[in-house]
Amino acid sequence: MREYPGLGATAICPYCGLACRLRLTPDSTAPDPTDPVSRGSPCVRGMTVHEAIGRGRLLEPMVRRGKRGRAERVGWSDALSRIAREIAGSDPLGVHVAISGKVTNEDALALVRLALSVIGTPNVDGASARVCHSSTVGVLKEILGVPASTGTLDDILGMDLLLLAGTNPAVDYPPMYARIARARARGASVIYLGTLNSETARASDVAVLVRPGGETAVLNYVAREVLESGAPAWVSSVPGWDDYYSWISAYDRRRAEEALIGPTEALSRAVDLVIDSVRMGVASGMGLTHAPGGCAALVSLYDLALLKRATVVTMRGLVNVQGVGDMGACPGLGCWDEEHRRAAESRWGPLPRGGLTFTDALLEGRPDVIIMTDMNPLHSLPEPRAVRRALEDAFVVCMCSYSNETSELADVLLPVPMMPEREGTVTNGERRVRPVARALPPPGSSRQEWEIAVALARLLGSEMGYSSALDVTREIKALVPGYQGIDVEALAAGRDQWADKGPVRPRLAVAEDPGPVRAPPGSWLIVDLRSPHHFLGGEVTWRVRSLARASGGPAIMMNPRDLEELGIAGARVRACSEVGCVEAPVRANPSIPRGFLGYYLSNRRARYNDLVPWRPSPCSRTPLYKYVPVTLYLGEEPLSPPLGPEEVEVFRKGTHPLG
Ligand SMILES: Nc1nc2c(c(=O)[nH]1)N[C@H]1C(S)=C(S)[C@@H](COP(=O)(O)OP(=O)(O)OC[C@H]3O[C@@H](n4cnc5c(=O)[nH]c(N)nc54)[C@H](O)[C@@H]3O)O[C@H]1N2
Ligand SMILES: Nc1nc2c(c(=O)[nH]1)N[C@H]1C(S)=C(S)[C@@H](COP(=O)(O)OP(=O)(O)OC[C@H]3O[C@@H](n4cnc5c(=O)[nH]c(N)nc54)[C@H](O)[C@@H]3O)O[C@H]1N2
Ligand code: SF4
Ligand SMILES: [Mo]
Repeated sequence: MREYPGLGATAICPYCGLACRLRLTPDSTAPDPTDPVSRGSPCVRGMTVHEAIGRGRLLEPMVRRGKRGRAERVGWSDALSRIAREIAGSDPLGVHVAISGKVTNEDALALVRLALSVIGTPNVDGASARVCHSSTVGVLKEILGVPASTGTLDDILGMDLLLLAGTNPAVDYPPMYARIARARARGASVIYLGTLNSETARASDVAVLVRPGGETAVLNYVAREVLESGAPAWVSSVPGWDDYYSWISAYDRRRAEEALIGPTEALSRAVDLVIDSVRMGVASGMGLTHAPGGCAALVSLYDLALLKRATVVTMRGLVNVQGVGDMGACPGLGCWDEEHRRAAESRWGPLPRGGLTFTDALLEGRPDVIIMTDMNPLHSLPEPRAVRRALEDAFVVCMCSYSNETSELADVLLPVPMMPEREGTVTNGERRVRPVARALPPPGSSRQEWEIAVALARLLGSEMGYSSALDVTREIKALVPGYQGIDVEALAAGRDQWADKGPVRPRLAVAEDPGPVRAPPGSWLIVDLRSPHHFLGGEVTWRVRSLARASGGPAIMMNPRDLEELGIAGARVRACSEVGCVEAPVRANPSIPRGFLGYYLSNRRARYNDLVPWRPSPCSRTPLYKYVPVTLYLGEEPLSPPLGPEEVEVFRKGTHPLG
């Protein structure tokens, strides 16, 4: 029987959803010039993985006696028996299994099966997708028929226009951005739609800068203009056409202009470019999924993509968040169609329906048992105090590679490898299924989640029948929607495969549009930013000295003109929302519009999420993290934005003092 290639093979980067290949040793990281994803140019985070991966790892299972007790080292069999006893003594509906985007497809499928078929709980969720792109995936499935991008990174090179909505690939996905820059050099145009004058906005041909939640007004107006310029005959036969047409008819130029904080000429240029484009691409990001508009902007964007027959190249956040979702990590397997559910039931027995999302479980439910893979919800979810209460009340199992503030509340910690120490497959944002081979040995006695799932199932009286990662890959091919075409032998031989891509059975959708938000008088709207040096909360990247040095200390960021007019450069300020405060020196940042503030997600001591109230997106229960109204204080004195909320400063490309 074939196995995945052994030690010394190229690694998959543990960070973002491009899943670049790297040449990794314990002392060095080098690009893989043969990698079709990075094209030999991974980003700075990927290139420093070796510095992070060896430091401070969890090596052996630990069990804590009482929530406040010290975690003590135990053997695997004691740790697993402790978990099995707790599960066996609990109501299955009180158990929640949360799977982050840092595990392989094989780990995810085995955990989905453990939850649904062995424990019998519908409460299983792709926790990273839930806080990231689950609304995008839902909307893509509804409109284009597949829960994934329809295009590949290399498709960007053939586009004549790329519309980037609420995403900042210049910082977040540098190898994607390199392709965008190449396409531009060949004559393609780039339209940016978003609130921040980000690195990507500043490097685009047209930056349509909108108030948060104003994207739907802009996108539906653009769609209306496209149709008025001469709609192809086929559009009126697309299912959903009548409702869609009456929805967008309500969006005129005035409504679109009211949503802008940037120059109105940008809107006219964007309309012309979209009308003229014949090979258009679209991509979206957290600027849509985390913004107050919720799902409406996603629906408008992907409806427009359908009308223009545009290629979707939206990348996914964490390394395997696409794959984990594909494996059925959603409550009650609700993200699979009936045909695939029946196939799973024929192998695994009846599977429960319903169930809670990860965010609802931690912020509104009271689970008795929480089983989770590597993540740090105390940093990454809103209202950390509420999350702490849920973690304190439950029996918590963390399968983790480092201990962090969340695992301090775990009753059992199980050491797991990081991506370069795993084997199996991941699916990147292109839906490219990539073999994962062990470039480095798993540290200590760490085990992958599929092995943990098999062992726990056995203790609970079920045999999964998997004795290698490849066995699970075979089950993936047999069961998972869109994976029937993968060649398992080719994967084992180190060759990428593709899961199915759409579109299939497209239909136009409509959504409720809450409209743009404005700050209450005297308040600011604060937004989180991703650091070019750090990945998410930065647990891993803060361990890399060069990245830590380059990123500097925490700061509350402000538009340079606001900073100048308030005369507070370098002062220490405090921003307080309805749920909490953060305090840091104020710093100028040209990405931030006037009247807004910015704060890095990777700041550790005072977390952005301390400010964020739990307000879920109606279509996905994703937290709406961005644009929290805050009062800004210098000492005890509140500082109002120099401009009122109705006179938000208009950015003009090239006229900005720093832009
Ligand atoms: N360096 C780095 N790279 C990363 C990560 C990281 O932490 N650091 N994280 C990875 C993960 S998990 C993810 S999910 C991706 C996320 O990557 P993206 O999807 O690109 O998301 P963000 O960078 O959070 O925000 C995107 C941009 O949206 C715009 N924006 C902000 N608010 C709004 C709004 O209200 N409306 C609109 N239309 N636009 C808005 C801003 O320009 C912002 O820069 O990045 C991945 N890559
Ligand atoms: N305010 C606000 N909150 C957000 C977001 C936001 O934009 N704004 N983004 C949301 C999004 S898109 C996401 S995906 C979530 C992420 O939420 P999380 O998954 O909770 O965030 P991380 O910081 O990646 O989690 C860190 C944990 O993973 C461990 N880890 C172990 N192995 C690896 C590895 O191989 N790679 C990485 N990267 N970590 C590893 C780290 O040590 C640490 O314990 O956060 C969400 N939270
Ligand atoms: S973080 Fe993303 S872009 Fe950077 S090397 Fe890793 S996979 Fe590639
Ligand atoms: Mo993400």
